[in-house]
Amino acid sequence: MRQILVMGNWKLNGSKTMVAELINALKAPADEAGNVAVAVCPPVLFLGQAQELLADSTIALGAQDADVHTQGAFTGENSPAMYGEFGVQYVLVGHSERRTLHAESDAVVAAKFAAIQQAGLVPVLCIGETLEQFEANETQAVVERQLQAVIDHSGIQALASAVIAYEPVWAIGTGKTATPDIAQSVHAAIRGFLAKQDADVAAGVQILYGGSVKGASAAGLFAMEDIDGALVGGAALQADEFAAIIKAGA
Ligand code: G2H
Repeated sequence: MRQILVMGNWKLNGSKTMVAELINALKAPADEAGNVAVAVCPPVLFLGQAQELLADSTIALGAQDADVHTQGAFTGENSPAMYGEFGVQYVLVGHSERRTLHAESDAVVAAKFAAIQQAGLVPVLCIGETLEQFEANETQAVVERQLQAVIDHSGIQALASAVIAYEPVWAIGTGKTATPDIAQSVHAAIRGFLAKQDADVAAGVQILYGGSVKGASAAGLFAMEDIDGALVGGAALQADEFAAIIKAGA
């Protein structure tokens, strides 16, 4: 039985005040959620503050990206090993905003995925198709290509210690959530693709859905057999909305 995981991706949002208010407001809903795992991914600058605030909480900490290097002359970057010092457990990798706005290729994403695992952290591999690709019926080919790049680099077993987040780009921040049936069909196809390479890995890996998830849409998504939680952007910035998503998974 796979555990439901609800993860908030705060993107480039927040302030010291907001971090304190949001985290303090989420502690009780997370504790009451019982079987639901909860994580938040604030901007890097707030990881230290978040770690202190979460010391007495079940909420896990995540980061939104990582460099492939551990240290060195790489101005502006942050390494997975550094995240480890701040109690970070999860690191998003290959989010569509990184792939698009920072031109991250499948190869770069695969290298980052490996670096995150080498530091002992759990990569959350984001995959998904654009609207153009969706309309051209290329969804399956796109997500398989994105997954295979990681498998070619790290091996199928690497996915046993990772999380996958399927995020159709056309649903990100647009208010258009894929219907539970559309999302389920892609999640099932992802699991089927992995099963051809390793049945145990396919059965065990958590596959989150992401893209305009709200309190009102979460329960329908979580009811689907192959949807194991959500990666939440906009709604993760509102305590009530994020708490409703957590509750939907309980
Ligand atoms: C997708 C998601 C979080 P939103 O990017 O990763 O954001 O919920 O705002 O669509």
